[in-house]
Amino acid sequence: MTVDATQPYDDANIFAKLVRGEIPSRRVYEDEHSIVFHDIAPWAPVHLLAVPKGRYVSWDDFSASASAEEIVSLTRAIGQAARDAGLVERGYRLIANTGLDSHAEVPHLHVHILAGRALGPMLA
Ligand code: DGP
Repeated sequence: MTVDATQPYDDANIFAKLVRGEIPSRRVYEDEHSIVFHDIAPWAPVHLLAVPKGRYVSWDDFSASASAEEIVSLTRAIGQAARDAGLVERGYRLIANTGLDSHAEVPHLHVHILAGRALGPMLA
């Protein structure tokens, strides 16, 4: 399924369950508003996902309606997780698929953190 960024938030989505601790994840970072965990189907040698704990379908509603604290939290979570994983020297790529053309599949905002090899100019 490809996520429509205008759809209402679905509390039954997989990352809502993951945030609530109802399904397991390999967490590498957590604070009051955000978590970072390993992707279950990695696209690169290092593939982490940073998500807000709040109920946001995509970057669209997060950027429009999240609090300043939530936005700062997600930004800091990404940076800290990348530093903790030793990614700064070689670098990393951030992707937040949003809406139909992006091929977003999970209707809860997540920022992909990709690293561990030379990624090339585009993924696909
Ligand atoms: P996207 O296409 O941008 O919506 O990416 C969704 C990502 O979520 C994809 O890389 C696989 C990952 N994923 C899906 N289900 C789970 C899960 O249950 N646990 C974890 N850790 N990752 C998941």
